[in-house]
Amino acid sequence: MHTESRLSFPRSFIWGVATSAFQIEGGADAAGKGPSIWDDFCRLPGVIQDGSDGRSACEHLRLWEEDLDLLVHLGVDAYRFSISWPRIQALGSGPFNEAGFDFYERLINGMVARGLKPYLTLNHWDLPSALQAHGGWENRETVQHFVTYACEVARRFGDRVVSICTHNEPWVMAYLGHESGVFAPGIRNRSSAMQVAHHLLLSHGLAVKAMRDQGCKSQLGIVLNMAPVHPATASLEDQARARLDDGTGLRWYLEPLLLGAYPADAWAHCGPDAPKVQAQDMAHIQAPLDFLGINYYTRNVTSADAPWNAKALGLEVTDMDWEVYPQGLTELLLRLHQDYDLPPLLITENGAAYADRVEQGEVHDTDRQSYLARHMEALSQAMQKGVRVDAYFVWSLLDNFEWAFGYSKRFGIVRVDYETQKRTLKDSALWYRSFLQMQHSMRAKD
Ligand code: IFM
Repeated sequence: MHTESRLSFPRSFIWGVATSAFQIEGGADAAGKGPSIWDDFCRLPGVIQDGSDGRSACEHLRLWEEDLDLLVHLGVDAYRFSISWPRIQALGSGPFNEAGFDFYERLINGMVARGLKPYLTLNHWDLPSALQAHGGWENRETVQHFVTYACEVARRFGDRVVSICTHNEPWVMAYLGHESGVFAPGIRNRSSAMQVAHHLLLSHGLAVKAMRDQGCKSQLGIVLNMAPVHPATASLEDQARARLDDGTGLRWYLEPLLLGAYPADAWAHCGPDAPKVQAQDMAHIQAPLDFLGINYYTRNVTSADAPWNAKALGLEVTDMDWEVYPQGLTELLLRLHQDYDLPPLLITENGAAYADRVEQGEVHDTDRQSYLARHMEALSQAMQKGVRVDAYFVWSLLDNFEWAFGYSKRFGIVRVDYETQKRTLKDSALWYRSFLQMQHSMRAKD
């Protein structure tokens, strides 16, 4: 595996790893934290594959210093993490919780003291339950609560965090949370999902404007999950389906942000489920972005008939049964570059779950290492063709709570033994570390 020798990145490129609050923190009701929709969802029978929840997770709330030291040991430039909204504002409105803020104050100061650049995400899915009781993201009032929360975080931390992302993967919250219902809050209603998507985008635009107006110096943006959509066959039906899926899954989120309008083809497909959009909403959503984050894992292949199944076709897949398709990252970036006037891009998540085995205290995850190396090569190819990408974050630093899969899927480059909370660097982490050492030594020669 010598792909790294073919990789070429600018000296200023930012290398990092990513996590999110609910997936690692634990301390579900510590020090004034309120419940989130994921705390509630985990209590529903049968929704989490292994029956687990986020009450302890990786106990990062307790072990955060050890985890920051791991980041230093890895040699990353930056750490992408999220704030748990109900930890700093139990009800999602009303008084802020100083004990919650203290934790993030220590965490961010800990990063700065170690020379790590903090990349903060405001909403990685753990909405305060009290807001869900009033309709959650379907209720337009949640938009204003989010703006208040965002401004308070920016006021306190904007002087130290490099970047603030409003939402991580709005498609997941809208579609998986409100249409298929496999994620919190577990609603199955298409018109709710469309309204939620609109409110997420609107709250993003309003929060960006409000944070900027109060003088926030951090780079402000949003993170979308994206994939090229391919038809399973050359049939006209499959091609039409692929174009529509691209409209509902990718352009539905991207075009309001960049063009100030929903894509006409996908809008026509909404029928009576189309969201209610008020006069200035689209202009607000189009607030200028300092960056656009892209989470890339695999491509999306659609078929008008039976669902396409990479594993059944004998293609290389990860433990999520997601096809390993690095060239999709190059294709996606080139297509975005060609079709849109883009802000600087960041690859805010890329990584893979594998069923790791511990052998004499070590994890030889060559599959994950190969996945990462091939995706970094795919990224480098797009950049050599002119796409501006400023950063790359591995998902994830730690094995963690993988939502409806509980702890059964391991995405970390660092293994977590959930019994003892012992962290062990997998071979992929050691490989990333030596790759980063190479990058840093090239920088030092300048
Ligand atoms: O674990 C998730 C993360 O929270 C959001 N993006 C995809 C990851 C893997 O499923």
